[in-house]
Amino acid sequence: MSNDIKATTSGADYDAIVIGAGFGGLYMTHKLRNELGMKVLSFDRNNDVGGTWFSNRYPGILSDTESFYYCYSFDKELLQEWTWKNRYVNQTEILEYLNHFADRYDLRKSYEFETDVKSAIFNDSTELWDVETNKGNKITAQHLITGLGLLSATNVPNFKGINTFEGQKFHTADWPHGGVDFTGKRVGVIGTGSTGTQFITSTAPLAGHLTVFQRSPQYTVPIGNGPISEEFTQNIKANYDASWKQIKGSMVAFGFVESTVPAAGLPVEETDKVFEKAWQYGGGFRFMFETFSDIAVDPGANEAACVFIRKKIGEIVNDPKTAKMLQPKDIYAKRPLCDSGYYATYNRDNVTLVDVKANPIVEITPKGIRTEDGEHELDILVFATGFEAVDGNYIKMDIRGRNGIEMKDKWAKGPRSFNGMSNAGFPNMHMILGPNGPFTNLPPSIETQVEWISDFIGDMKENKQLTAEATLEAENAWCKTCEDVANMTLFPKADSWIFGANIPGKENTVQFYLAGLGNYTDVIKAEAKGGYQNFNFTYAQ
Ligand code: FAD
Ligand code: NA7
Repeated sequence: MSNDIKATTSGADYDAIVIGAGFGGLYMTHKLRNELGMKVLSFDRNNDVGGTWFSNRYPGILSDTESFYYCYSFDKELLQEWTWKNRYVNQTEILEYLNHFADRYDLRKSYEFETDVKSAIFNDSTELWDVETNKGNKITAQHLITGLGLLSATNVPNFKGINTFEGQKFHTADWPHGGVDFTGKRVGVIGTGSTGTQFITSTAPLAGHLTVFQRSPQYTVPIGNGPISEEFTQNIKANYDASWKQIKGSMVAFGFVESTVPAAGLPVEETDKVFEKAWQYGGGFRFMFETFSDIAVDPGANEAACVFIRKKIGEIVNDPKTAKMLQPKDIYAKRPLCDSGYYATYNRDNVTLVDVKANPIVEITPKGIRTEDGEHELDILVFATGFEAVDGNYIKMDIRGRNGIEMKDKWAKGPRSFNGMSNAGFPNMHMILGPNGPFTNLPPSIETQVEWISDFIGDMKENKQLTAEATLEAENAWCKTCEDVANMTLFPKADSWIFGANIPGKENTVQFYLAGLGNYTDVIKAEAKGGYQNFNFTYAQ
């Protein structure tokens, strides 16, 4: 481990500890160490960089943000040098990109890998963070920056008999690096979210037989993946400045202009024409936000999209009974999905769909899964059951703020924040993609937050401030804003990880700021420009 600067102004071992080596932690390490010249120590429990893209290696894994916008934008040379092959980028390519990024900025030298940060406790007398790892390191730091990932702590439901299964079993986000051989195997998968649909579509042609245990059917549209031409790439690269400006001022930051035309009131022939065009072009967020302005807010407009997708399912799936099981009846208000032939997969002879709402899973047995109507024998069982999204990795750690207040107690009724990055009672703790941050294509939001945090820490250094702590009033007001915005949309009406509804017993609360990245950036810039009025500061003696 080498750090160029030997002493910190606060007297701590390090100016900053960064947790996480995904998009967020890597960029944060670069900003603080290479730009602010701070003494930084970074950790990840994995044995290398990549975060999400290190851990998720299941067949079919693909980002559904278009390649050229699923990256950092701050390094203009890197944008020009790096070339994507397809419209969407797969796990191997993203990992290659993040490895290149780590090499480019020599980031690995600041990291301790295979190290789990177990606790971070704010010390009221020193006003520093006391951090401890599973390897017994005890370190003090002025700032604690958490890039723990919002889709990183896995959710494996506690099925009766789960440990009795004698075959192989995997969670999609904890996938063996050597891959899994499905040839001739009876494979079962629980979960049909973004991950499940990708896994199912890719694994069906490889497996002997695939049984899908579906709790909720999904609205998903084609992704439209394919190679991109040299000319297309050149055009993207020539227009990057304008594109990133548009992305950072937009709602969902996916690189298209969101529609301002409402669907409500339009005749079905007209809405279907627009939906058909989007279906042909591909992209889940495009289908929800580029077609019309009111799919996510107006029940009538939403139903028009639902009817269109249900009709498509009926046309694609040959067996009417299977088609009916695949057709969702509820609203279209989860994270919009897209796929590479998901519904058509059910036309294969080696794929069986089991509706576990109608026919619940009773237990996992040594030989497979027993549903109410009998046992399904399996060689391999895959959990595509998602994540304890947003706060999962936080509440797994022992994080304590001023006066010993525990994060898991503070967040018992749902995670909170001021501006998605700060928490009252937790001085100098800065969260990347913390609760109530923007709901978008994530690299642009990560970049926005990392840059804000880095500027904030830089300003504190300049002003000789030792700690900064968001006020409770500011936090309450921000959470209220997030609730009010969410209630203007249809999203709270669907049960999904966006509100923590996927975890039994978890309080169903607003976990995102749904007013978009552009509005979010205006708010956080105003906070900085106004001299951080919503923070209390202490000063070095
Ligand atoms: P992560 O990449 O999750 O990194 C967090 C890191 O923190 C992990 O490496 C973890 O090991 C480490 N960590 C956590 N706690 C500790 C601890 N206590 N001690 C040590 N280390 C710790 N987003 C999009 O915008 N578009 C997409 O198309 C998209 N596709 C996705 C597909 C999948 C299958 C998944 C799971 C997520 C997808 N996402 C997508 C979301 C994705 O997580 C983000 O885009 C982005 O990669 C998050 O980066 P991050 O650095 O914030 O977190
Ligand atoms: P998701 O979207 O949370 O999907 C998890 C799936 O697992 C979903 O179909 C769930 O059904 C299902 N599930 C969860 N628990 C159970 C139990 N107990 N029984 C049966 N089925 C269950 O996670 P993903 O990994 O697909 O995607 C998360 C995000 O990561 C995604 O948006 C991308 O950004 C990447 P449910 O729908 O809750 O009824």
